Amino acid sequence: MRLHFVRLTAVDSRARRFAFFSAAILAALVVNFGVPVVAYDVTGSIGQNFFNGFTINEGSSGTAALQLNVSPANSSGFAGTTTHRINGGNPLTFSASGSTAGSATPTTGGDNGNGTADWSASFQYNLPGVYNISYGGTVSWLHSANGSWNPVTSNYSGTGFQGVGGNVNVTVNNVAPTITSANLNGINGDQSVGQGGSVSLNMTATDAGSQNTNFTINGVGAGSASGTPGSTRTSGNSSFSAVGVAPGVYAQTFQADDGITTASNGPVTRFVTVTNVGPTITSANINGVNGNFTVNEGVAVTLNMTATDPGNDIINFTINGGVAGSSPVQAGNSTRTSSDVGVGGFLPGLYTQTFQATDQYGAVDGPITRVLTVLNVGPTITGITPSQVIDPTQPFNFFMTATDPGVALGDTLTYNWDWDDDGQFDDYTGSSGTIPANYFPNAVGTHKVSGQVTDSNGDSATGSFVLTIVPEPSTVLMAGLGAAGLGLVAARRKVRRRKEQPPNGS
Ligand SMILES: [Ca+2]
Ligand SMILES: [Ca+2]
Ligand SMILES: [Ca+2]
Ligand SMILES: [Ca+2]
Repeated sequence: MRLHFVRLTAVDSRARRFAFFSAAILAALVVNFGVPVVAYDVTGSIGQNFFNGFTINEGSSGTAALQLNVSPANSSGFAGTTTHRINGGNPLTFSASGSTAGSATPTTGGDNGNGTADWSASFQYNLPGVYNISYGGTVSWLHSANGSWNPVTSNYSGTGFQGVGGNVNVTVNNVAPTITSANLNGINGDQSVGQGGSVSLNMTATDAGSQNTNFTINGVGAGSASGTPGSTRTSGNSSFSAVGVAPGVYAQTFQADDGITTASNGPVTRFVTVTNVGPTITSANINGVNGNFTVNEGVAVTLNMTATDPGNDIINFTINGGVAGSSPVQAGNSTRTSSDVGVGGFLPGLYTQTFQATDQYGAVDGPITRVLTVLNVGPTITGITPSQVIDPTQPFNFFMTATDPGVALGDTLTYNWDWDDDGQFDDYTGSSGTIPANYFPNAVGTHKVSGQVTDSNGDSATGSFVLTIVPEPSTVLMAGLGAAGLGLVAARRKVRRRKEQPPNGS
């Protein structure tokens, strides 16, 4: 410390003895970061650059503190206890432009009686930059001797005034934001979700400064939020969709910045585990109808099906236990279609058709079933012996043909005949046969012969033909026929004798 001599105004002869004081003022501005105290004399360069290059972080508060000390240059004239008073009512001003805390008016320095007084003012800067802090004012002091020292007067004083001042640039550094949560479905941790589900994503961060906090989730902006220094800011909402996503683990990244730098602990990564969800059969079709179906005997049908899956999975289709194609990888929740499977025809009955879908991870839906009802179709006569005139003395061959869709599937048709037209098809069985000669009694006239064809389900069709028997030839005709005619008659008689035998039932 340098000493400076200040001329004081002497108030009497005794005081003149101490016309000169050696007055020294120690000035110090300290900040609450352990900055060394810098001292200045009360005169001369006091207040100039009382410290340099001070740096703090944004959001941090500090205290500008000034201490002034004064003592007489020569205290020998002051006997006994001496008081040294500073700044009798003269305020100092502090200025801290841009500060968001504290006041430009410092705590008034107190006179503690020993020549020391302190002022302080707090400050805080919430944005990076360079700020000036200054103080200034006039300091006064008074030294008083112990009244018991001098029998003549009890108060020898020395006084003085001195302007003081100083300023400093404070450099405020940015502080990176800190990510305080990275949330999946509101939970600050990893999550699991099934295919087709979704997970909400958001995050919080703090920043020591007052800049906006910008959020980025999975590389996409998720909003910006302001806040007071040190407060928690919350991002907008984003989401992870598991539609069309294969089972697996998916990293989610969360980052924040303050426009200057990214978060000190960013990016933060969370993981979504996507689990498989099985397919869902959406239709099981017979001839395009999603339900039970009815067809006639022998008619083939086409089976196919559709299914969805929340994943983009390959779907394998199975119809009636057989492979019915696979869908390729495609968008989640889209409808996949099997290949067509043709079946039938069938004999009459109820036939259960089964449909099943399996995704590439083995999850199954089904089997679900459809009932195919097959109705019988009766026989259709396609040919029968034509009606005609016959010679009753001769065996007569007849036939009937018929179709039925069941025949190709193993069904058999039964043909029964009613030769005697009594309504009972009990005279012959077979698709063709021979009516014996002389079968018809009272033969002249017409004789209806009917055939009935029946399938194994009991449906039948009936057809008939008429045989006409005309009177025997006249004697005139017989005479004209000569020997040949006699032979014919003989033959007819021979037949008539056989007519008395039972008809051929084979
Ligand atoms: Ca910051
Ligand atoms: Ca799946
Ligand atoms: Ca049939
Ligand atoms: Ca009959």
